Amino acid sequence: MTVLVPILGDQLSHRLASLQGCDPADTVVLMMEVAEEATHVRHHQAKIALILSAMRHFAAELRAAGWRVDYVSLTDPDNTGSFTGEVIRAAQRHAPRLIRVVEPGDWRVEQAMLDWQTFVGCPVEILPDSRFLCSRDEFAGWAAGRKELRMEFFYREMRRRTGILMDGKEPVGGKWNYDAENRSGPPPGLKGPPLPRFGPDAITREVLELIGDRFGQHFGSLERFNWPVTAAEAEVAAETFLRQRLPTFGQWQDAMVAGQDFLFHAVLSPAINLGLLDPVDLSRRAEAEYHAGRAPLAAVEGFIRQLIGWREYIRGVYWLEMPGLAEANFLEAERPLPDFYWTGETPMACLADCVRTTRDNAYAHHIQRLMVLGNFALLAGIRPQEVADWFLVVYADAFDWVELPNVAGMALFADGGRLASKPYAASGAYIDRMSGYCGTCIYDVKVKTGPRGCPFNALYWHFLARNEGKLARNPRLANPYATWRRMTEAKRNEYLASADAFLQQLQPASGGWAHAHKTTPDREDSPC
Ligand code: FAD
Ligand code: DLZ
Ligand code: SF4
Repeated sequence: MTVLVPILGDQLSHRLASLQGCDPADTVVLMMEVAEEATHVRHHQAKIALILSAMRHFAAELRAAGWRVDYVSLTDPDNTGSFTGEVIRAAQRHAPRLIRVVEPGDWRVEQAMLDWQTFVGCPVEILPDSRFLCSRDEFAGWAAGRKELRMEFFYREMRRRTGILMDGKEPVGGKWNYDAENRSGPPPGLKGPPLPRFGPDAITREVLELIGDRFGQHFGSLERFNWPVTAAEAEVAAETFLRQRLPTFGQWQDAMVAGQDFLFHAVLSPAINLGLLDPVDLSRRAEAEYHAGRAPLAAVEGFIRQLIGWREYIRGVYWLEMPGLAEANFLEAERPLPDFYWTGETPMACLADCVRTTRDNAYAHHIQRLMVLGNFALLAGIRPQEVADWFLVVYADAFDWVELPNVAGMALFADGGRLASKPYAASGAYIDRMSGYCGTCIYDVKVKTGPRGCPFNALYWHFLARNEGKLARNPRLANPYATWRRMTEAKRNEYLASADAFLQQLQPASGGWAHAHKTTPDREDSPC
């Protein structure tokens, strides 16, 4: 009797724990393309294409390596449309003595997985995902008794554990964190080098056609699809980044330039999250660039902090805080998501460009996500669950475990400060400093209120004023609240009236983008 090893679409690593110790002669690997994963929120077309193409390539690699793979395609007429339905069918086909699977990245999927044993009648072994440095239990141990979970202290533990950028017990260079050296605004004409091109092969072309046919109504476009879909392609992307963009990654990490969608960012998060690249290996290779004198310490430390610091920490927070995090709304934000998050039709140049790159590439870089798209949602008081659905839909790298803490915790302060010590709220001045957007905008970033004033300016004070009861005691907000209180009443009222007038004319999204209209089921929806 065989062992059945289901491998999910973001588990495409040859060193996956469930494959270790299995005998290929006695194992069936199960891979499932299921409609529910594409439609529980209606993912960006390019994201679905990336995952399905990467899954098909990975299945071919497994077969070439001697594994027996049972691959259920989306077009299989008997496809039930869900992981659970497909595991039940596969158990009927193979009568396994054991199902061995790696824990999923998504709380929703884990809940389903916990029921598999009842449906299939054989034991189901759920293994920790050893592709992360810090297990869920270890993170819970680290967090126990801490009121606030600060990334910086966690990150130092990961540096010590891996020895990356360590000089004995001390950090290389004498400091743990070089962020202060990493925040330059863009000079005119700043351009990043082009990304490597990954021409679609026959597998990807077939997937692109399938997705266009089946999910063509979803957000986003397939026209600029250029994601690496195999470990070999991801390796080309990684090597190009390490050599061409890492040296200046830190300096321009926070910069935003209209039409320059990638600048000096890694653009590796989809490949990392799918399992095509190993983040610890990448960190060691970045460290080697520093030791070889090809990249400065500030850039290398900044990149490594994202990978073994932020990424691991965010995942720990997700499992610690779920399922409550999905409903968290500390600031009681209830405004619906504006339509322009889907259409890009807004006179605010910064938001229009961030939505455009999101639609074209299923990508926007960190500061676009945090300080433009997230900041606007925070200031305008958009309901966190609608914002989280949007972020989960639109980015090729978005999986619940990484998207939700970044949105609810980092961008929206919906967790009341478990993750961030203060809300990342900023007026137009920040966006102006870090981007070239304001020069092309119909609003004037220097004007504080009224129809010509940059909306971020009045919204910033509106945000602080309406949340005073919840935020005024935060020591990191003492200065802005002191400034607010020093203003004349007339000035304060002018800000509030200006923000109210702006908020009133926001058009809510028409519906159907993140979730199908319930009255008209998608044709890809399955009854299972
Ligand atoms: P770089 O800026 O070059 O960073 C290098 C790598 O570090 C990334 O590839 C990523 O693996 C890791 N990393 C950096 N920051 C974070 C972080 N905060 N959390 C986790 N990993 C990080 N990242 C996702 O992978 N999926 C998401 O769904 C996601 N949603 C986000 C939503 C919001 C509101 C914010 C503020 C951030 C979000 N991030 C998310 C984190 C970050 O923006 C992306 O990882 C990054 O933009 C990916 O692009 P890159 O590969 O060019 O990253
Ligand atoms: C996101 C996604 C999509 C769109 N489709 C599939 C799929 O057909 N089959 C699959 O195994 N995984 C898919 N995924 C990724 C899963 O949603 C992801 O593995 C789970 O949410 C667990 O993190
Ligand atoms: Fe954005 Fe305001 Fe600048 Fe316009 S002026 S681009 S709305 S920050």
